[in-house]
Amino acid sequence: MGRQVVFSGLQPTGNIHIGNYLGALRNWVRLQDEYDTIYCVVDLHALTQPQDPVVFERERLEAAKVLIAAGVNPERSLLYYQSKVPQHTELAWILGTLTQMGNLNRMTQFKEKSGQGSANLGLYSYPVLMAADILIHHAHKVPVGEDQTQHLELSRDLAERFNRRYGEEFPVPEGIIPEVGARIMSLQDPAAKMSKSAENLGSRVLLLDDPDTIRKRILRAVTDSGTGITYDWEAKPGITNLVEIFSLFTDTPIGEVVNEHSEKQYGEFKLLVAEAVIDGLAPIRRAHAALEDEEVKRIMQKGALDARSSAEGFQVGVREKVGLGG
Ligand code: AQP
Repeated sequence: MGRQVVFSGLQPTGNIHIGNYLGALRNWVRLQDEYDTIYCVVDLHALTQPQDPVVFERERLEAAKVLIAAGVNPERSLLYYQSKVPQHTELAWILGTLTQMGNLNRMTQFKEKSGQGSANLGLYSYPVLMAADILIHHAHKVPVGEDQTQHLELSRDLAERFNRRYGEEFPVPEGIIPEVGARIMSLQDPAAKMSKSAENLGSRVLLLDDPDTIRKRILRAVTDSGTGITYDWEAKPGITNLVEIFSLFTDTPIGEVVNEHSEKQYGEFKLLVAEAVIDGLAPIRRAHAALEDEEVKRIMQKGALDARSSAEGFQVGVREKVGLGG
């Protein structure tokens, strides 16, 4: 049997932060050793929020560049823009005909985002397009952060529903959600996840932030009352978030981090966290600075060609099954 297929996507909106990195992207890079990996800049998903076309086009290229700088290797992974592979939207339509509105009404991300004033049809059907992204490549595994579990569940349901109605077509995809780092919290509000769209820039560290900015953001992170470095999401979510970040950037198990630093003052520990993040992100910053826009554009064009041909290979079978073959 050939290698299993991994698929995941990232929206090119705003700047990629360490939550995206620790929850998903870092795993994307590692999984390249073991799987056939397919990664997508999901630009159509990003259009569910209003975008300035000029800024958006730049951010899209920038997202691709950051992915490559972070270690997605175009020689080992298929990397492309979602909008360049129309089979995604074709399959999304077919899957949409199998989706109950009740399934979509329950989606917490839709409830949250539509509450912020942009309740368009695209936002509502976002999880169906995400299911198509995954299923179009017959992916087996999907590395994502915890916020995507509900969407992933729908992808699994839709794969099963399609297979039942039309005959076996799709593997039922499984999530790869890290035990630590699946939900990195805001540095300003440890009750909310770190998010690209949060207004307060102090809430996150971006992958390309310079060392001074990183130090400033971490030192100003909201911590809890009391003293001592512990791992306790209930009692000390602020410091616990920093313990997770430190553990991941230094590849040290949580228990060891806590044992070693339990007596430290918050300020002292924050300095260590900041240095660990600075060191961990330095290679990405360097790789990013060395990448030319034109090179990234070429990589993305080649990726789109390959992805179209692979997606079309699968989509032929889907069309035949539903009676759209001839
Ligand atoms: N805080 C987080 N901790 C761990 N993982 C996270 N992810 C997002 N936030 C965290 C994971 O990053 C991947 C790419 O996310 P996305 O670009 O599809 O957008 P998102 O999930 O909507 O992420 P953001 O950054 O929080 O954007 P907004 O502000 O628009 O909601 C996904 O695998 C996601 O799980």
